[in-house]
Amino acid sequence: MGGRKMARDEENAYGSQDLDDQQQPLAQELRLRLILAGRTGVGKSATGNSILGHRLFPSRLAATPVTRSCALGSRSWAGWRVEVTDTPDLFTAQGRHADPDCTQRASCYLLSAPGPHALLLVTQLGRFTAQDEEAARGVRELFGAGVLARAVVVFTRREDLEGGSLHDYVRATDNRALRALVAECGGRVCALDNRAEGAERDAQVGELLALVERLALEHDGAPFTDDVYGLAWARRHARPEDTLRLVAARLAARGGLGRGWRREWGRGRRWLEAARRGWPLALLLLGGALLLVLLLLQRVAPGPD
Ligand SMILES: Nc1nc2c(ncn2[C@@H]2O[C@H](COP(=O)(O)OP(=O)(O)O)[C@@H](O)[C@H]2O)c(=O)[nH]1
Ligand SMILES: [Mg+2]
Repeated sequence: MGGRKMARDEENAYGSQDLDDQQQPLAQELRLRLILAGRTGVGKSATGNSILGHRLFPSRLAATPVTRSCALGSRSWAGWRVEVTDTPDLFTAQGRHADPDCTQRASCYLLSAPGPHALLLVTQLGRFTAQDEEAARGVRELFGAGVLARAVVVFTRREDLEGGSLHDYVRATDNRALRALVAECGGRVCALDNRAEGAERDAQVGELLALVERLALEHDGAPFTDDVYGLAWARRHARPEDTLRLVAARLAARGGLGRGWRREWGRGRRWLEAARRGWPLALLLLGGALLLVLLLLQRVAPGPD
């Protein structure tokens, strides 16, 4: 750690009630902020708990989302104060629908201000679905595409690799969307078995945090940031409730203008693509309908006397 050159930032005013009361931050510790993102049920909260080394975030298999709001936990690791923001589903259409006034998205901003050093895109090994793609799109829409320069794809259920290589798995997968996402994230991948305990868990978390540390140092320790983080950070000494309202309003306004337009454009493009794939069926249906009309016309047309 000796030669580490970092941009130092102040303590986050919104998350300063340290949830890990076992370990108070040491004055000289630098911060490493992480955000967990992904669709519901992939193991975001379980990943957060593995990173923290104890169970802080509620995590279980359930038919309805277990995580309803953003939460922050922290721990010491190799001289860093690692801060992890767990999120409910903020990134799919369903998640956005559950957060109509952007309060949860604003809370994510406040808890991770002045910005994350890494965004962990969590997915299950072997189960990268259309909903995972949607969540990755939602991440780009909320933070902007530039955030992928700070993203790591984290696969849960590492045990399913059965000792095999994650890099080989990612290279060989026939899931093109997953390969494209990994490429967009600069090839940064990591796998965790969140059921592991003790030394095995520590080794896996060590791998992930070392990857995040390298990423942070590549950017000289400066976190990812944007105008909304700028607003949240500028108001860090104001009343958090007021800042939350302001940030939510800024996000709602942004969603309604540029990004909303882009979302609709994206939807239109996907619709056109689906239509292009479905045109043989559409032609068949149209032909059938025309034939039916002709037959009907023949029956109602008066015949020759
Ligand atoms: N076997 C196994 N189960 C996991 C792993 N990670 C998460 N889970 C399980 O997946 C379920 C959903 O996890 P949760 O953390 O609540 O997902 P979230 O909705 O993304 O926060 C829980 O039953 C977890 O125990 C893993 O690495 N291996
Ligand atoms: Mg959760």
